[in-house]
Amino acid sequence: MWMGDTLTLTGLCNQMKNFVTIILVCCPLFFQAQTRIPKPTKAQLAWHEMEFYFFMHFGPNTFTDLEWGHGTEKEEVFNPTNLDCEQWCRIAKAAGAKGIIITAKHHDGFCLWPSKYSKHTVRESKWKDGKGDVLKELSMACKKYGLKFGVYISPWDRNHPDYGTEKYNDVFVNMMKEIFTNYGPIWELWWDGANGEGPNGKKQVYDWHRFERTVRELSPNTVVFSDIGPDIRWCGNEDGIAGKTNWNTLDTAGFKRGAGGPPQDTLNAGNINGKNWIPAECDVSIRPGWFYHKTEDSKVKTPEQLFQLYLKSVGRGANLLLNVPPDGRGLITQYDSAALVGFEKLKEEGFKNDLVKNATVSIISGDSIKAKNLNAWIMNCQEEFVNVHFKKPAKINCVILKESVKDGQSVQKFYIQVRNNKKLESYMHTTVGRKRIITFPAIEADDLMIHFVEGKKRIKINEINAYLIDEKLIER
Ligand code: FUL
Repeated sequence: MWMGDTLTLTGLCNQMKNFVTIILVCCPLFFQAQTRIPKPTKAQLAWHEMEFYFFMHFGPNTFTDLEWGHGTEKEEVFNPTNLDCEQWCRIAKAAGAKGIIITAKHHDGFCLWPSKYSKHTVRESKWKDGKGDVLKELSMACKKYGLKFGVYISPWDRNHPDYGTEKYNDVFVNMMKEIFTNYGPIWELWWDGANGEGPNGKKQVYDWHRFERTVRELSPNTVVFSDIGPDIRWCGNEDGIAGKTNWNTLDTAGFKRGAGGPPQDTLNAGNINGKNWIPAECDVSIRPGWFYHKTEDSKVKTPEQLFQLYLKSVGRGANLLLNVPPDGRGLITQYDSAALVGFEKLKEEGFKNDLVKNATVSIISGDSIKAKNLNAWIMNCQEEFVNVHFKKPAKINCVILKESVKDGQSVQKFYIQVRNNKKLESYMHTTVGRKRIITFPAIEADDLMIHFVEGKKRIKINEINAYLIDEKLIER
């Protein structure tokens, strides 16, 4: 306390105490405010666990051999002779997929359900005398087989007479309402970015805010995909490949869906300090085209190629949306199903024997051992090591790390070091995210060390696994 010009010793001590109290109270608050980072919603968190699911492109194009129908095709071309959505589900299950997203309406405007808001639907076709409803059959089959059900509804419509006018926004909203009400729950909704002219030569000004509001009101748990979310983003390519660095966060301010979207490499890697949690989904087709073409029966990806895609999507913290188009019978062909079953077998065999189970795990911070159990451990933002000591030397070529993303994503740089008494191999990587699969030439290891070099905030690793997978499956 100042007494005139004199400062007493007690006064000085009290002042210092106050100062220290202020620092102690304010600093953590300041630190928290600085480090507040985006987190997934409950629905997004559940979406991350979906990992891998089917995309199904089906519609008039299946019968006309086109990829982009003109919207002028006669409804009668749509006539599957043997449609069996349960066959699709059985194959999805056998492939280890957890859901199916179908093209309820592609750019040609044809509706796979008898929509009241269009005259270009299954109702106008000859299939089942106009009484058929693909969405009904598939949504029921998905329920029966325990698969999530999602819909692709193309905003671009080359058939609808109202396209290019404000009335089309009503049509689009009403179609979503029909689908959500009659075939729900809808787990994921896919809005394609492709956007050209309508049958009247006009371009549509979409009322995206209204579309988003409609979905949130009707079905708050549905996750919405588009180039820029709001919930899930495009990974920037149609090859099914996420960035080696893959942040679940993205800045969307100033960007639009479709042509006005962020650059493709930004979509691929996300933004390290992005303001929104919008994780990447990797879409790719098992065949060259999105729709079925007989000439592509010999071009179905092999189980090994699918495994590579799995490493480059799910193994980089994204989800894999694999397109498996039914043929004109309305069935998945034997070629696709054989490849899918083979793919699942590779996953099962490769990830059967986790060698970390027979190892001692210690977390080393500085010179001291901090914990012997991953669950009990949360890392600082600074350097730390996890050492996995194998009880007897283990041959490994694959390591899987899982970061707990519930409270945001953190890891930004780490090394995998594998060593025995003769050599040490070291591999540098950046992000981990929900799941990171790292492969390398097999080595007989005494120890596997994961050296976390940098994190955006405290890091929480849920799981570390090590495997010996078939050598020809390591990432190429
Ligand atoms: C693209 C579309 O134009 C393709 O036809 C396909 O549906 C693909 C998944 O998205 O933008």
